[in-house]
Amino acid sequence: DFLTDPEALRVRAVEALEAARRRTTLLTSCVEDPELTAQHSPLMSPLVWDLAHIGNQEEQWLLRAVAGQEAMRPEIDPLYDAFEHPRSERPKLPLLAPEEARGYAADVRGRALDVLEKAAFDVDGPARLTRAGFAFGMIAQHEQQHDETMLITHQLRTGAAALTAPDPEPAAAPFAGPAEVLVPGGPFTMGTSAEPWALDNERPAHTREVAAFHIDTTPVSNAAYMEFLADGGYEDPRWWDPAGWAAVREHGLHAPLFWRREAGDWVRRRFGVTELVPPDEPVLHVSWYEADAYARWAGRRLPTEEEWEKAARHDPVTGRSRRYPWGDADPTPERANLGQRHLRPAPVGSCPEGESPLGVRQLIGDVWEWTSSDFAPYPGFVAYPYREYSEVFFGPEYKVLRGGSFAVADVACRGTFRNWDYPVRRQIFSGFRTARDAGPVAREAR
Ligand code: AVJ
Ligand code: FE
Repeated sequence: DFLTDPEALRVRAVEALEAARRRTTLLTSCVEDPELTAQHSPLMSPLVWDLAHIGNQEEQWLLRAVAGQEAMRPEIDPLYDAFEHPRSERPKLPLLAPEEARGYAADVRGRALDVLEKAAFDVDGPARLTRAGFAFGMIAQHEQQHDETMLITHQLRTGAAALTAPDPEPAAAPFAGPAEVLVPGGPFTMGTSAEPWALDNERPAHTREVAAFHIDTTPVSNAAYMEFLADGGYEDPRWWDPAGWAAVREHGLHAPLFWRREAGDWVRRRFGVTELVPPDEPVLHVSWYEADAYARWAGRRLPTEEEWEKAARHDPVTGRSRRYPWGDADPTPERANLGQRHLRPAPVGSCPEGESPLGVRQLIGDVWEWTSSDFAPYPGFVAYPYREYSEVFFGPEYKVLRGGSFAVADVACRGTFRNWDYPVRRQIFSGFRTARDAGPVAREAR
């Protein structure tokens, strides 16, 4: 069992690092080098920045912090410090050229695997960075997070398709289950103290009282979202948060990002290919404001972060919180659409093997789900290993997203994993599901 066996964790760490590098290599070799240094969107770094930043973080945390090695190229550190230069300005920096960046990342990796072989992976060891191989898990997650970021850059890039992947299984029939489920009120355990590679913001495990609520069985579909469009949703300020309404007016927003109207149909461009918007897929590339407005229009609301996690982890029979909706076992393709195996979410109602005890589907994978909650620390939060991972982002300007998308790897996705972004952002692989109070008791409790 990897939760208690250091050798199993070591194997898991090697596999996680190698899986991340396979993906990084694909994302940075499927286009010509000039496309790696180009700015595809001011919201994103050039791909070659992500590549060297991945290597630089690995050097800092595995080679320097764990193994005490000297900096290989100290002069490049500031170039790849995410806080020194905004993304929009990174193309102008004297970055390592693609071949150099590849060489640097490979060099770091070779040394990191040597360090990994010798590191003490004690489950309860005194050194927090190597305890249960935390630093290695953290770095594998970091690389996979940038692989998702790079996939977003690929989606924003114009020009011919560079990436392909098989589509998920089409739905045999439209999802026929109940539209929503009732999650009973009462306490549940939120966050984790046990998951060895959980990041600082997921810790510690603590009890939360959550009043009974209803939550959608599946993410909101494109078909459902089109009804909001057809009903004039983007022309009616009643549905919108004032800041969201201001964004609609300022940018002339009228549909999710990448959508446009063509001969009476909604079409969208995805990874260089234009297609009809598939009605049965979860809606993708919506901002928090769009999700919030849709929910209000539908007479509902976004779930809070604790409601989302209770729906995803709470086992009403045992009262325990599980690692995933389906239990404690790792994800499989039958349970969740993760890992960029497909370049799109699966139809709503897919993955019955991944459903929660109450029957909620697709909580893990497919689309990141906006919650109503601001990104805030849990009681007892301790920043680790650096304040800039989470702590500096806590506050009302960021909203929490949960559950991961088709672009997230297993290692960076679990029932406790927290993502965050500005509520105006929609280049990310974001969708949502809605919720509502269960009744007068729920309203009193709030
Ligand atoms: C957790 C996705 C918000 O990309 O800003 C990558 C992850 N942190 N490198 C981000 C991250 C440092 C982070 N998000
Ligand atoms: Fe990073």
